[in-house]
Amino acid sequence: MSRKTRIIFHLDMDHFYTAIEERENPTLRDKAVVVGADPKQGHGRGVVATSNYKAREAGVRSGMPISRAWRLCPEAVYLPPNFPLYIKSSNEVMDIAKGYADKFEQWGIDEAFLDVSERARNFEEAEDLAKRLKAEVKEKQHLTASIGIGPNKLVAKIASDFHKPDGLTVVRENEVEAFLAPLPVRKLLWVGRKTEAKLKPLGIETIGDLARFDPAVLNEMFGVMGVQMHLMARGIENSEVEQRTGVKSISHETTFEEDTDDSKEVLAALDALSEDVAKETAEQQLFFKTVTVKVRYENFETHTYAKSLPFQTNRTQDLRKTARELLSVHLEPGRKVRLLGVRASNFVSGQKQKTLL
Ligand code: DCP
Ligand code: CA
Ligand code: CA
Repeated sequence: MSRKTRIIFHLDMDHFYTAIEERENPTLRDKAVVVGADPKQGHGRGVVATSNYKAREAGVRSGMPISRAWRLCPEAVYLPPNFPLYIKSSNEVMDIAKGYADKFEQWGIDEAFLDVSERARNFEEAEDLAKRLKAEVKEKQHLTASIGIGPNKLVAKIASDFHKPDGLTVVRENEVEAFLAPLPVRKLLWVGRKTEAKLKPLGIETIGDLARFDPAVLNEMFGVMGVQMHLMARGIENSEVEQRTGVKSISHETTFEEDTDDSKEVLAALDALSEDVAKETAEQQLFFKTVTVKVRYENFETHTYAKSLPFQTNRTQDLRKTARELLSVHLEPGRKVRLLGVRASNFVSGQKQKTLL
């Protein structure tokens, strides 16, 4: 039985944070722009989140110390990250993209895989579909995206990075090996700098070199990873496009300097924990349904209490209120508390909040 060729998109937004900042403030458009830590005239700590293409021309890169970026490009406009705005734009882009997919999988704040095998009969139709998706994102969000189209997620992901910004790269099944062969091995997912350094002495620099290499030797050197790498080098990858959240729960705990039965102090600590957890879930674009509170008393006796909400949310006030409710019902008065914890779980990623109104 012959299996129908899958058609997968990988969509990746161009210089995402800075593109959003430029959209909000058009005077930035002809300037080099860096989003990240405060450079403090070159003495700042912390790193670059991203930069626009003009700043990249000066050598600025994501993850680089902000002090180094400052030395390379002192004339750039340096902005602190505005996460709520980026998450809002991300959700809006993802909502548009979902409308083009039979199956959808968000893969980070600015990228997603779309399985379009049902709605596109061939790669020509898929290319048209991708053009329409890019146009809708541009029209509604004033942002450009690059899309790679391939017979699996691996090829689609490498293809979206092939031509940037505003790119569209199509790699049909019979073109996969020729497309991959000249690219450096580092382009394969999970091949980091360390692996790259170990491959070089074997004469493996491109994906094509790796594809031609004896898999038995790779197996000996790298174990299962080696076999996996060899398959990837030949463009073989079969994983499904499906939404997964990965993260199961996010929690924060605090141990009091001194055990306490002061309810004000306990509640203040609980609220602070709720805020930390809510901030982290929002940063990871997750929406939770279940809130758990953990209480450890001075004799180390530990209880957890959980409540599931009838809706998904990422709002701090929902978390804070639920945690307070749980504690007020269950906390045993007069007993000294040693440790408190708050956990959010039962996640759905990248979905819009559903309110009960
Ligand atoms: N990001 C970050 N720190 C990093 C890498 C990325 O905070 N080390 C953030 C900022 C980016 C966003 O994630 O805007 C998306 O990351 P990408 O790697 O997709 O990079 P960009 O979208 O900025 O640029 P490109 O046009 O190369 O995709
Ligand atoms: Ca991007
Ligand atoms: Ca990305």
